Amino acid sequence: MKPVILTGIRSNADLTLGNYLGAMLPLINIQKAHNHDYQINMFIPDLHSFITPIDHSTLYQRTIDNLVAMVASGLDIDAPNSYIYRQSFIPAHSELTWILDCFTHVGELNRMTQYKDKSLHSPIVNAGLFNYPILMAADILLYDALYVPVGEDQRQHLELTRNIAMRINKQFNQKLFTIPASWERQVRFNEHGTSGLRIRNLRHPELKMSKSMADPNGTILLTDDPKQAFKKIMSATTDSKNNINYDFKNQPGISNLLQILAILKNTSIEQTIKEWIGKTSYTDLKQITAESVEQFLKNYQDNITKVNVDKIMAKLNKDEKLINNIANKKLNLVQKVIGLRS
Ligand code: AQP
Repeated sequence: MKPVILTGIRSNADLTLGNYLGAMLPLINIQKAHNHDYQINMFIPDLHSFITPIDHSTLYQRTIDNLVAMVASGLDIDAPNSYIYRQSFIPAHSELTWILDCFTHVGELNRMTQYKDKSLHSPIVNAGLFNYPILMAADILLYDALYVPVGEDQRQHLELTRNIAMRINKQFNQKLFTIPASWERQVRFNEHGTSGLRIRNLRHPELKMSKSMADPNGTILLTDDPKQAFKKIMSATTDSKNNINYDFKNQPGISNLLQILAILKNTSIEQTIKEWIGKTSYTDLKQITAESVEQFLKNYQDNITKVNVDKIMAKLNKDEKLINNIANKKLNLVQKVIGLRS
């Protein structure tokens, strides 16, 4: 068995540049670098997709669209040891969630900032919104995943997953679950330095760029017209200091642009800072960032038209059978350890 790297993207709304830079690109880079030494699970957490209200008539198609987006971005579905699947097609995720529920404290869930943020913006706060970090823990622990490349917003959920796994291992005095790597190790694992990011909203750079945020001007969608996206970057909120600095606390807007530019230009943030620090023209920085975003979207959208959806569906059906076997074996082991099976 190879160690597992796992990530997923909810299919609740159109994907953003934040999803691409924070989750999709890191996985693709990791796949290129570690294809042979690790098993790579790219799944669509469709059950997570309605913790906040969505249009259910689009849910099924969006799960497929997200896989198409991953392939258009560079995920190689022919690579050995790489699997794609939909969460709801693997029932063991839900069953393990119930078990983990009973080993998680309500106080732990109450501390989750994603829950607090999302409940503020959601017209209805359902129990799924409160509970979904445990479903995420099940998504990870079911496969003994070691690395989970996600954006910085998911850091707390990853810590919760580690705590639940350690608690159960300790209570039953065995290594039932692999403990996912610590956040620091996760970030170091991606040599490209694009792990653990938080891409900010262009209009409100104190907030993260989010796909369900009703703010079209602050968010770059992967489906945006590239020229429109160019304009969004040009009108991004900055500050009045007129001095370029990489300082998210005091200059989040400018720092966000530097971060986006560095990744899209495939250079390190250190190199990008060196080039821009101390310069005074925000317009120059916006212009070059806007051009990079426009070009990125043109390429991405061109790639989308070339994706072979039938091939993705065939791979999905094949992988879901195989993944069900792996997941059921693990679930059975957990059931034995906690006394549900002899
Ligand atoms: N702004 C971001 N910067 C870096 N990474 C981000 N991610 C999301 N936004 C940013 C990462 O994308 C992955 C998929 O996230 P998700 O769809 O499962 O849920 P989310 O974190 O709730 O993403 P959104 O875009 O904010 O969705 P909504 O608005 O629908 O809640 C995760 O790895 C996440 O870290």
